[in-house]
Amino acid sequence: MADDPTLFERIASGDIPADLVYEDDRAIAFRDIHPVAPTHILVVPRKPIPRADAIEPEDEGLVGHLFTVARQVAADEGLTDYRLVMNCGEGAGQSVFHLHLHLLGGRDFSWPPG
Ligand code: IU
Repeated sequence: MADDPTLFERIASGDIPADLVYEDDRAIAFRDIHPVAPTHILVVPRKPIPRADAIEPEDEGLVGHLFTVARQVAADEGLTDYRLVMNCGEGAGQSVFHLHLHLLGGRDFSWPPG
């Protein structure tokens, strides 16, 4: 039996509404519902890879595409400086187990992250 669709698959299919800022045949991008920066957008592959350590060699092109999308969306948002974050596992802050890049911008960021 197929697994239930992930939250982000349901957003990608239009089953759950979201503030989409980009979509193509491989990825979508939408505004995070709990933004932690003035711009907080999630870049998500349509393929439901659960987490960074489940990325396979066959996914390399897709994962590279996420960065190309992030670059495009950042430019569209007028961002020159921004942070891209991918949490892997609960201990690192991951709460939705469908791969995604956080695009954060519009304020200064400290390092190291908390
Ligand atoms: P995380 O890296 O897995 O913790 O990121 C998941 C993000 O998904 C988090 O920032 C949530 O605010 C965001 N999110 C969302 O945008 N829409 C939702 O319906 C849910 C979570 I649930």
